[in-house]
Amino acid sequence: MKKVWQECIECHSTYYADIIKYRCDCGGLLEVRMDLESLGDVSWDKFRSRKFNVWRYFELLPFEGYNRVVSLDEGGTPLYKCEKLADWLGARDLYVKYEGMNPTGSFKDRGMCIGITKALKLGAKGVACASTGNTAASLAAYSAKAGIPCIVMVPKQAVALGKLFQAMLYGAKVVRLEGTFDEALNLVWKVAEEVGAYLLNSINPWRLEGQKTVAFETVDQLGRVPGYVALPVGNCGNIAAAWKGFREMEAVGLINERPSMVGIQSEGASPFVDLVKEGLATLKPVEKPSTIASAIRIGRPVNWKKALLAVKESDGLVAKVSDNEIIEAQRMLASLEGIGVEPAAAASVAGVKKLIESGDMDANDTIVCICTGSMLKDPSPELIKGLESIDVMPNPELVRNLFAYLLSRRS
Ligand code: AN7
Repeated sequence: MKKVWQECIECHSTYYADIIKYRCDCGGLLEVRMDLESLGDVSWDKFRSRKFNVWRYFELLPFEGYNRVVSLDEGGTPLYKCEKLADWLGARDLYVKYEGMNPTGSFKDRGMCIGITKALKLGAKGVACASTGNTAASLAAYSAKAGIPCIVMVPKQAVALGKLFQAMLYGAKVVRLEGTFDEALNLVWKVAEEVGAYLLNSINPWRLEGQKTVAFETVDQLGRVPGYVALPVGNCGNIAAAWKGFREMEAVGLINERPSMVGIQSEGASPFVDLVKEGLATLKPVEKPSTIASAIRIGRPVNWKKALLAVKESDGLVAKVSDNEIIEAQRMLASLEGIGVEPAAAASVAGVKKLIESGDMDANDTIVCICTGSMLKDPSPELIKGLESIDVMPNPELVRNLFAYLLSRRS
């Protein structure tokens, strides 16, 4: 039997695994912990004999039996070596872990399979989340698969169309709030507890148990530990989850090195980067976060203490990037490598470029950018602006001349 419990990251109080709790009595964030001795045999050989998805690493996931899990075959995403992108940003050995290849097009699916499995196990009558879009889309899909009611709340006017469409099509009850994501999370959290819906934002520590598998896969695919792992940061859950994955691999002897975790935010929504850079004692929320990367338009990240530990313990780095830098990175990633990501996901690449230019990041080390979501999520006019297409009449001569001209052009 695996020994699994929940533990406060601050006062280390412990709680049973099957108690619904989103914070410790002291107010601290909770983490899922496992007695590593109780996990059974763990080895790369054993893992690699299984299908490449989240569940390949079953021993390191906090469940006992595999037969009752809710899954859409999440994880198992590509790790691309990007030589042209590396030249562009001045790196020597650069990889992109493309999380847009998950079932709903973002990394959230890694966490939702675990979160929904947990919800069923706890007998929840429904699930809920606040979301900048991807969490909503993912929760909606996994709720559909599990046959459990789902309510998602999104900030009105601030969610990419693709994500909103996903949530509605998968059959979630979509509630649009006249307010920010941070206000939505506050409200949903409070109300969900009152009405008995299970909250599946990243404050829920079970979700991060699924998200930590991005670390396992990265090492599995690369065959070694990279020097840096760069991620976009919003609510601060994913960087903490990935770091937990590396720590656990080290603890069970699967690796004996650690990467530096690199957290990237947008200039208009950078409370976490400012916290680290300015060495503040506590997070200073951004009341009106603004950035083209709507996924990470978050001013009051709930998991900042976990993310801070990740950056500190890993000797990590942070950077903030402008909307223009994000758009530029998105376009370079797509046009040089054929990898289409949404703006938030491109932030990791833009941030790495910046950190190499400033000399803070060692350009000779191996760098992995986690690109968290697909470009298809967000076809906003402001992202299409400046990209070219040509209209033509159905005249063969005209089309021939046009094609000949286009082939003669270098770019
Ligand atoms: C593409 O969907 O918060 O730092 O509600 O969609 O763990 O929050 C999305 C976050 C990065 C940031 N990249 O991760 C939501 C939501 C993409 C994202 C993040 C998000 P966290």
